[in-house]
Amino acid sequence: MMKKKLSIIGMPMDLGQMRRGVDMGPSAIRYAGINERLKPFFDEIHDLGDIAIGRPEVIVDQESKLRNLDLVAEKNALLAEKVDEAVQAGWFPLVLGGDHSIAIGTIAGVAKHYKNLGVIWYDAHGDLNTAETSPSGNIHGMPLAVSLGIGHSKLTEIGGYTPKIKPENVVIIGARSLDEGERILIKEKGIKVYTMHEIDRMGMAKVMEETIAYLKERTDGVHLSLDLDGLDPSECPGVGTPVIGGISFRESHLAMEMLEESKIITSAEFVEVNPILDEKNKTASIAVGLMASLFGEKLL
Ligand code: 4U7
Ligand code: MN
Ligand code: MN
Ligand code: MN
Repeated sequence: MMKKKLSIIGMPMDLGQMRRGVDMGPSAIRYAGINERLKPFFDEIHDLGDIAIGRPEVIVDQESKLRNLDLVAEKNALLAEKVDEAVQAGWFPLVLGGDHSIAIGTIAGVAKHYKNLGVIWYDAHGDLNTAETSPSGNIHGMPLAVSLGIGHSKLTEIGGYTPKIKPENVVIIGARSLDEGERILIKEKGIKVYTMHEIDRMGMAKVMEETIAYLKERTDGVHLSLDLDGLDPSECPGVGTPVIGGISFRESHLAMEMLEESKIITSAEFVEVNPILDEKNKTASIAVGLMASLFGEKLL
């Protein structure tokens, strides 16, 4: 039996958006007891600590209007290397955010190890903006587009190859705030999306059954990119871009439990935890609970 090994990488990035505090996400998640909680499910856990981000002044790229473009690119390249090394050495990479721009680095590090990497994008948002369609200039609203090879070349070329993933290997779950350009891209590329409407209508069990069957058929590994704002802000208040009407705590555990049973997940990241906006570290604690379900924690 191969040893089950978990590599934890902290990415205290807050340059992909405008609200400070999300850089403390990895600390908050560690404080919520990630090691203790995940220990039963692995033979070995290595916490590699945080990638150094620093606290620079905000610089808006004059030509593209992207906020902190150069630094977001540079730091994601470092993350990609770390993630790449972990996968290479047989460790399951678990990345702690940080704003969602870090998915650019995580996916750049993972995708080269697969012919057809699947991605589950669990989020209130599509994160499919480009410099042209973005209402904000914030790169945390762009990582899924970037991973598909759409966006500024300083971002799409990270890791030395593009695209990282194919549109037909992506499933978005929980969407309820999509910008016009994102809707167009979803239709153009035929990306599979379960919005809140489908979750309400079909129930989470059916959504996950379909998602798992769909990805099993076409992918050789699946990355879970979980933005805590996918959950409802009444349960997860510690996020920078909350949207009312989200996925419940219990539905999210069901989703993680079904992913665990399916054994399809080969890498994961939990992002957008902002302890400054949180209530008693609730959102970080929920993140850790969801990780536990994803790796095998059972109610009985
Ligand atoms: B997150 C937004 F306009 N779409 O691009 C944008 F609504 O990683 C929000 O999902 C992006 O939290 C949210 O700025 C990014 C906005
Ligand atoms: Mn997101
Ligand atoms: Mn989001
Ligand atoms: Mn957000």
